[in-house]
Amino acid sequence: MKRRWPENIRSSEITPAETYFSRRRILRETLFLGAAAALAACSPEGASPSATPAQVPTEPPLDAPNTYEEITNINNFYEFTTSKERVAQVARDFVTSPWQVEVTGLVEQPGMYDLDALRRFEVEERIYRMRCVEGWSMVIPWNGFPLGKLLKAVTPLPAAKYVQFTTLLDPNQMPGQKTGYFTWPYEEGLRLDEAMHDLTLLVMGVYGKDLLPQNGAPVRLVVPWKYGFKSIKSIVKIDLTAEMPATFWNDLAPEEYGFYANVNPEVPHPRWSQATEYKIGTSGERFPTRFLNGYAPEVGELYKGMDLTKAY
Ligand SMILES: Nc1nc2c(c(=O)[nH]1)N[C@H]1C(S)=C(S)[C@@H](COP(=O)(O)O)O[C@H]1N2
Ligand SMILES: [Mo]
Repeated sequence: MKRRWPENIRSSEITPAETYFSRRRILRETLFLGAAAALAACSPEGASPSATPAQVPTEPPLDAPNTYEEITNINNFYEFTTSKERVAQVARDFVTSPWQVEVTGLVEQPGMYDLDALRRFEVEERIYRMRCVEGWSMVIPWNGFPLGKLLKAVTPLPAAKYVQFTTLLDPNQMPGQKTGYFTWPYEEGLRLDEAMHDLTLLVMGVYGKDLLPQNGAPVRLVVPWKYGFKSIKSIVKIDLTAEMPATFWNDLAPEEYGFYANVNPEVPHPRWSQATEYKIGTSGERFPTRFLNGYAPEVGELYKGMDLTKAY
């Protein structure tokens, strides 16, 4: 699919799909992200991958958990609205019970899992960084369990190589799905070994509370070393496949969003650098983005021998 945004939009206006919508909306959201977005737009280094170390404060604030307030009020969930600050409001009455997740495809024991069935897996708290492809980040204490436990329970067949995830399709509840621009439902995918990795979670809560609709209630994926868009929300289907599955953002703009979407400061988005990020809740400075979002010791192994500039 061809690029559809006007060439004259500056790379510093970093919210990808909003560029399809009104210019006013872009400005409003840029402002909402605060000083960082504005700084990025103005600083000469903002769009280049080579921000000098002197400008870039290191570590501590990067790892402090964001507040519940921040996590539940700044969201990307295009099924409801493309406005980060409005998702919570628009999604408020989203009905998440009863809910079933179908686990199907190349498995020995396909099945339907309701929330009680999912809660039977041992739920842990994991505090993970989340890095949005747009250039902002948060640190979030999730409650969930490794997806691999569910996958083991259904026994993947030898032919299974990938896992596809699908969000609920319900335009009556999700007004964003009435906009024809996107291909609904939202879909995502992982290689089976990525899906089986212990860091990959199915998540049902934040800060010990059940997920709210804006965060992907009642159950979502969290893959902390990949850009946030891989962490698909409000999942109704998990399908094990032999072929690499289609994914929402890759369908829309394949030259900008690959299947892997591993966080990588050295692989710029075609329209902006990924070398630094603005952490929500800090005063606007940009921090260096880390390879695999800081999880290289755990997951680097998965990409041995791959050219991550091509498998982006
Ligand atoms: N179904 C669905 N899942 C989604 C999205 C979406 O629009 N729809 N947005 C993604 C993006 S771009 C990000 S950054 C994260 C944001 O998660 P959060 O709002 O819980 O922080 O959700 C991801 N999962
Ligand atoms: Mo994102």
